[in-house]
Amino acid sequence: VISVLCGGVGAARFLRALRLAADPHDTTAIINTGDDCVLHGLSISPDIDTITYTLAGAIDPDRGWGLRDESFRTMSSLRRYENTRPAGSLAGATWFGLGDQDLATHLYRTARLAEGANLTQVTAEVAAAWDVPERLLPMSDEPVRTMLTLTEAADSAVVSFQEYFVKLRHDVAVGSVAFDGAEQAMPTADVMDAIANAEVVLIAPSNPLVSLGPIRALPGVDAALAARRQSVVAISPIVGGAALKGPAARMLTELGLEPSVVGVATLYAPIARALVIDPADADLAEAVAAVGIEPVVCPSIMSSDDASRQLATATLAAAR
Ligand code: FO1
Repeated sequence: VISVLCGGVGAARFLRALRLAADPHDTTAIINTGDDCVLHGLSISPDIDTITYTLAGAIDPDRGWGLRDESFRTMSSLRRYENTRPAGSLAGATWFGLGDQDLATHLYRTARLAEGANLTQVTAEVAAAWDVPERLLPMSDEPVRTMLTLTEAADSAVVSFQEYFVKLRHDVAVGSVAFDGAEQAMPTADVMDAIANAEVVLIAPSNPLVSLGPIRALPGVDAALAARRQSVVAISPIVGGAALKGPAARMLTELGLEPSVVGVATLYAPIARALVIDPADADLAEAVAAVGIEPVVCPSIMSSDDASRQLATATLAAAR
C-alpha cells in the first residue's frame, strides 16, 4: 500500500499522477479536514471533495474545486435573503461558492452524519458512489479547524481557513496558525494503520503549513511518520520560490520560514528522508541537504501525463 498525506488541489493532481505509476487500489489518501466548515447547516469537507471529484474525473478543470458544468442558481437565489437578513446573521451567506450539484454531496454527508455515521464511513460511501478506486480517509472523525490570526487587522482578528482563503481571498498577512481541536481529536485507527503499515508514505505537494499541518498536529502522527522516516518522501509545493497554487510561499515568509524549498525542507526533515524538488531549485539542493533531508531533483509540474508519470515514478523510487 502507498499512503499519501493530502491537502486539496495539488494533492488531488498528484493522486491522479500516481495512477500512472501504481495501481489505484493500492493507494490510500489521508486527507486534511482542517479546511472543513459548516455553512447553511451543511457539513462541508473541501479537501475530501476536491480529491473525490478529481479522482472521479468530475472536477471543474479551471477552478480546481467543485464540479464541471456546474450552476450556482441556489447561491444566486440566496442573495435575496442575504440582502435582508438581520445584522449579525450568517444565514444565506453566498461568499463560499457552493454549486447546485456540489450541494448534493453536502446534503448527503450532513444527513448521514446526523444518522450517526462517522466521516470515514461517509467519505467511503461518497467515493464509492463516484467509483473512485483509491481508499480515501479523513485524517480524523472529530472536528479540527484551521484558524488563522491575521496581523494586518489592528485587532489581529482570528478567522477560519475558508474565511481567510475565500472570503478574504488570502490577501491578508498571517501572524499565526492554530488547529483548534487537534489536541482533543484523534487520528482514526485507519489513518494510523495506513501510516504504520504502508510500504511507502508520500507527502503530496500541498501547503505544508495549513494542509499538512493539521494532519501532523493530531496526537501520534508525527511520531508515527518519524518512526518510518526512511520510507517517507515529500514533494515540494514550492517551485522557484512560488507556490504552484495558493498562498504557501507567502505564508512561509509570514511565519518566519524561507519561501523556498529550503523552508519546506525545514518543516519536513523530521518526518521524511527525501524531498522532491523541481530542477528550477536544483541550485538549492545543497541547502536542502544541509537541513537534513535528501534532495531529489525531478520536474514537479504535472503539466502532462509524461511529467506526471515521471514525478510519480521518481517519488516512489526515492521512497523504496
Ligand atoms: N475556493 C475559492 O477560492 N472560492 C470558492 O468560492 C470556493 C468554494 C468551494 C466550494 C466547495 C469546495 O469543496 C471547495 C471550494 N473552494 C473554493 C476551494 C476551497 O476553498 C479549498 O479549501 C481550497 O481549495 C484549499 O484546499
